[in-house]
Amino acid sequence: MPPKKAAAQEKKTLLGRPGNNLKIGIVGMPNVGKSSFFNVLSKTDLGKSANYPYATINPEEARIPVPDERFDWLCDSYKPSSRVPAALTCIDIAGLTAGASTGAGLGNAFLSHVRAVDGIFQVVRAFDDADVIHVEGDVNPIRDMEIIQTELRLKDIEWVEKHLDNLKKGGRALGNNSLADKAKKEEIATVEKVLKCVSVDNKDVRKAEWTNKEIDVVNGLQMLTAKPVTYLVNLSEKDYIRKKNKWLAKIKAWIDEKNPGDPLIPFSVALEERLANLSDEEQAEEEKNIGTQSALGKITQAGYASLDLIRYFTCGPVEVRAWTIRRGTKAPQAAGVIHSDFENKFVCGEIMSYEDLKEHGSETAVKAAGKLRQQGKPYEMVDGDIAYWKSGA
Ligand SMILES: Nc1nc2c(ncn2[C@@H]2O[C@H](COP(=O)(O)OP(=O)(O)OP(=O)(O)O)[C@@H](O)[C@H]2O)c(=O)[nH]1
Ligand SMILES: [Mg+2]
Repeated sequence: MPPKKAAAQEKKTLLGRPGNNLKIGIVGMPNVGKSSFFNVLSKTDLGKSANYPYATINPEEARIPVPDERFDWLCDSYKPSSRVPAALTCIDIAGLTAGASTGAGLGNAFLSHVRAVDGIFQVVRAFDDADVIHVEGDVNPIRDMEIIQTELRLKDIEWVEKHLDNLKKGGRALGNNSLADKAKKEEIATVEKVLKCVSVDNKDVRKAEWTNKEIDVVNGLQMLTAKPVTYLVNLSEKDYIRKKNKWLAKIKAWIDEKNPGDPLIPFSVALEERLANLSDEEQAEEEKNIGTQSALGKITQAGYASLDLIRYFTCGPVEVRAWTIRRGTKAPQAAGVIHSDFENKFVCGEIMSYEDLKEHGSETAVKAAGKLRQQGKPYEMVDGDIAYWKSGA
């Protein structure tokens, strides 16, 4: 049980678009390995999900299964005919160049693709290869990270300035003392604060403190720098295996200074491509030989978590399935992910935790221990819950 004090605190509204069907975009300079990374990602089946149609949705979009030991354990114990793990939708986006915010390169098209995703996998090139041209002439991940951040921020500044202008124009038409007028003034104040954040304070929107009321306004703005970023550093296979690269410490220091808390995951597209062409057994053997593992699982898990996504399970002999919801989702909305009728005619959920099932060994034992609980509409789902929904006719 959380302490009473914490429970009484106001619940923090999440930054970002509401909903469960969130997407992550692969962003970075040209030729850093984004499409190659996307291709290995969309090929991966992590060996566990033969029945699941997560195949590429279109050439640039794929649903990638997110590995989860709990899901594996549930499949082992229910032995269902169908297994559907949680998935993360990833989108491959074209490379961004300096000046994109003013239309250089693929410029605005690129930025509208970033606007359409909920989170960012930023691929940073730290591998040397004279055959692979770098648009800026040489390999320098710090400069690249600066360029991307600057372009996203410049676009945000332009976007908010325009929005603020419109708001102010619209504001004049309102009467002086109306409630609408007060709300409008508050909105303008928040938008001005957002503008100050990205322009004067030189901070990404996601790194500033916002009240719930402000977050409602910020979410309406769809700011590029409000989206969570996971930095993926593409190393040569050799550097990845020996866990050494001259840039890594500098990249870490840059993130600590500019965007503290953002995850940093080193990986190697070259190695991942090689592993992706092996059978499961061969891959395990090769990972043993080189003394390290593929980073894909870790990357998808980090992306999923960065979007504040959690999962609950439905389990039975026919199917074990993970359902993705946003952290903070209540039982009826969680049931609604399966079918809108489950939400509209929601009666209750019979819910046990994964830990309790694992500890007691069977549903019957969990029930006997009094740990299969009936939960009503106010119940907030916990990551790893196992649910049976009851809905009315
Ligand atoms: N040596 C080496 N080459 C790589 C690696 N990743 C990608 N490449 C090569 O770099 C070139 C560009 O790779 P892509 O994956 O298409 O790069 P991208 O980031 O999608 O590029 P744009 O879509 O143009 O922005 C290709 O020739 C790849 O084979 C890597 O890890 N090591
Ligand atoms: Mg590409």
